[in-house]
Amino acid sequence: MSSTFPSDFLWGTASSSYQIEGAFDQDGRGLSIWDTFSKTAGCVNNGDTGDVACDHYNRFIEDIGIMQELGIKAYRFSISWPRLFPNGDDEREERGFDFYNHLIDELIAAGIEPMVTLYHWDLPQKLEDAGGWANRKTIDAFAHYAKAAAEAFGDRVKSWITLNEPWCTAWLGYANGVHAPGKKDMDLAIIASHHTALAHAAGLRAIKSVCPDVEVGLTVNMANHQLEDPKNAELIELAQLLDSNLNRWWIDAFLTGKYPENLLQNYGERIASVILPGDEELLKVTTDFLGINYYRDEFVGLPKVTTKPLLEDGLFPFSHRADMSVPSTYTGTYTSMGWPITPEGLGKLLERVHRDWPQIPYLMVTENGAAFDDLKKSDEIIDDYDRIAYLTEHIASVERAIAAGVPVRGYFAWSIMDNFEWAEGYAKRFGLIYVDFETQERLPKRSALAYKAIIENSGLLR
Ligand code: GBH
Repeated sequence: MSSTFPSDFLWGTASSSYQIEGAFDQDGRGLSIWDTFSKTAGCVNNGDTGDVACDHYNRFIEDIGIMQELGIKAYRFSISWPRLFPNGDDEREERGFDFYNHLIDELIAAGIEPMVTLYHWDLPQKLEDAGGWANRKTIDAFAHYAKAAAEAFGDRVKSWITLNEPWCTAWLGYANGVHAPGKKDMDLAIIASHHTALAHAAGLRAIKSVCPDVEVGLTVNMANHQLEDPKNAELIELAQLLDSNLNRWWIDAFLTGKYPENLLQNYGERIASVILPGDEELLKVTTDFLGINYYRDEFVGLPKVTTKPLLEDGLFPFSHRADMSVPSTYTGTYTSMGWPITPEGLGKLLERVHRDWPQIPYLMVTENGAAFDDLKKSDEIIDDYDRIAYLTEHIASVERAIAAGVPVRGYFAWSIMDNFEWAEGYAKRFGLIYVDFETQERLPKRSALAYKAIIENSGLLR
């Protein structure tokens, strides 16, 4: 049966450095904000840290072997900035460069295309000490790091992502403090939103100055906002603000050099004072592709609990507002994160992105996946049929978008293996491969075999 997916479609899996590498003090690695945050009491579930994680730093050969067996075509991983530059300045740690050189060479030898993310949240602690993403100097440090990475790896890595989910960096890191560095200051989040947008552009230029022929993109976390009452004017306005905050901010920035008007007005002086003359030109950059991470849609409900004006506490989206959780009319199932499962949303979102921003040459689903409570009963395979259903339905949704003409070039399952799930620690398992964190034993789940079959078939089996 013929498939909608092109034969060169990139069937991949994804991970990030702090979530899998461990070896937090090995070979001269500097500390990152996640080392500090995870060791601060009360920040991460169960007091878990990434000190050891999946010990991937010492077991990457085994992990690549598993990926090769699964027929994975591309692997998206991130570089730990403080492994290359322990203090976030220009002092290099060659052992860090050696590690990623070795990893990349092994991937290529296994026939797996490496895709690098430069920033997946592990900022060198020294940079945070100086203000982190609220300090404009962090942008220069990032560009310096990006250039060095391109010089070292650009001969073999053809696909680069500057930042992963800058929304999370800004809003979870600086506004609600659920992520490192755990700041709770909306002004800092607004500043970080601007500085991460500038960092994407600066990082892209730095990479291209060294390797003009590689592809460089940004990965954003996006969602559709489903309104409880699509005709309610207040809800429509709120949803438009949420859309600008989550979905449009970074895309509008690199395409036009400008931010969405409704949000500029909402933030007022708080943003006006940090945008400097000339920033519009600095923000604008030709991005080769857009990476989209998709997990679920968001529901925007009518105010129930509060009679406060909707934006009094600032624009803080998602589940922190009691009136924006999942509506009582939702009859679907949930992942173990408590996230509703909304596979149609992925295809709908891909179509929307292509319709609204047709100048973006192509899209990649750089993350999609789900946590479920996988129980290891014996050494036998873990029957994670709920994850197979999740992946299958979302891949079908991507297929519909491609059939509708959306240029989607790849799909990366999150994640290759169970890992350190940020504030949730090791309690939430997103992997295709089960990791026993006591013994570091890897055990493919049934979803890994299902994914292997999908890759072999170049699409869903029907
Ligand atoms: C991705 O982010 C990450 O890139 C990846 O590292 C992670 O392991 C994976 O997803 C699974 O979580 O408003 O505080 O309720 C996830 C995207 C977007 C999920 C914001 C949580 C709501 C946070 N996130 N969302 S909150």
